[in-house]
Amino acid sequence: MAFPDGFLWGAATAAYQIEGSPLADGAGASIWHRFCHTPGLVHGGDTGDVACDHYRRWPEDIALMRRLGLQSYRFSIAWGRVLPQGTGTANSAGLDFYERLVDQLLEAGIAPNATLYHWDLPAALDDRGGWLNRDSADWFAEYADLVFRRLDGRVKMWTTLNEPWVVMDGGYLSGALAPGHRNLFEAPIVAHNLLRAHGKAVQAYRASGAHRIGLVVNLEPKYPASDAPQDRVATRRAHAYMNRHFMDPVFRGRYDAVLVRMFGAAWPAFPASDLDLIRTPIDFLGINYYTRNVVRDDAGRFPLPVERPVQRGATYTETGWEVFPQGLLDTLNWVRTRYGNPPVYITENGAAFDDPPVAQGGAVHDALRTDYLRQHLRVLHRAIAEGCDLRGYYAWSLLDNLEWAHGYSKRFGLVHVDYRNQRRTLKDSGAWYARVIASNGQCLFDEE
Ligand code: GBH
Repeated sequence: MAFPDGFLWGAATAAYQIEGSPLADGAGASIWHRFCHTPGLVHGGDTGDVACDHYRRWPEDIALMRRLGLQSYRFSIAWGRVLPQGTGTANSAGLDFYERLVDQLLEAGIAPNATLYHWDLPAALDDRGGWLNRDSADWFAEYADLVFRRLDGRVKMWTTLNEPWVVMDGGYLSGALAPGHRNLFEAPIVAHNLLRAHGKAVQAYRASGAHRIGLVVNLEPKYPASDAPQDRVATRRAHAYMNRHFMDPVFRGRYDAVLVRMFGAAWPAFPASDLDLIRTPIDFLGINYYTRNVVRDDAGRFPLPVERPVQRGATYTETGWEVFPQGLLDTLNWVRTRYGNPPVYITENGAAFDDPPVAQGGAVHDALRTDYLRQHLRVLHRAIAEGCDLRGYYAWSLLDNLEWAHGYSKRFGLVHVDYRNQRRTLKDSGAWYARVIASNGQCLFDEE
């Protein structure tokens, strides 16, 4: 009942959420630094100024990874540390930080998996239009190339973008995330430029890199609230908007017609050759999976968020997301059948719960999180049996961290962080995950 040999077990983080010291050693500010320092945008006025202080405590964090037995660690590189202005003059001290991290991970026997963009665009580039500027694809490829040249060979698994859908939707449509725009006309332009940036970085990698590069998307399966035709139509629209938006262009070189119709007059014109760039073959797909959506007729009110009727009997996490492991199986089978069974990693999966306080002697009894992880991992075993080419799994997250606009109020970590003193405490879920890794998943099926 164990997982296949070579199945990769890891945990994930992102730069702005854990590092702190965002302006240290010559780094340029990011849009998230600006967003957090604009009053009223982030819960409690929280910022990434200190976060988990990982920028200074990374050796201790690698020790934690060893304790968990992680085989791989997925982290992101802050663009502004490497190129303070986003393009042009490189900041060697920024690259040094990631080089030391990577070398020590390798020393610890942990394979680094580096993401180039997890939402922290250099503010200097935002001043030039950010992702709305067609040049953004070239800026990104320049940055990517610089990082590849310093770290490829030691990093053997690269990701271009983390969740472009969230960058577009949160950053440019709902405005809940940096840079906080709300503009129907901007969203599809941003999506298209993100895809072009991804394609250009993959092409740059083919020219200089020797290992593997992929894209990470957030997928959330959509189910109709009823059999009514209107609910089915709304479900198809929600699916086009979130799930097919980035998958169809990357794997099939075209945009879904339903999506184009939804944006209507806001759909941008672009040269057809863009799609050739976007569909440049990748080596793996990363999927971040948290929940599903049940969709009720939206009466064509796009881009308003779809209605999410509460499911009776279901468990919801602290972020209000339904726990629905079956959706992960459905998602993997959808990717397998629609997109030709690409190699897949689950690059994020996890849950925020209201953890009990740290107990005497240092323990956090977070049974709900263990339950969540166990249910999802069992489903993955099933997906492999059904033929999905699933290569590995990363829990989100190694540490409690800055949950974007929620600030520090939501905790996803396998390790508890006391933000008053930066003390780290392994939660029960972390100790449990260490046993999963040590048994290559076998223990998932020994427990009742
Ligand atoms: C990820 O995004 C991020 O990559 C990571 O940085 C972040 O910390 C982590 O997840 C936890 O949030 O309200 O029911 O309609 C998560 C992507 C997209 C997942 C929107 C939840 C809405 C669910 N999210 N989705 S619902």
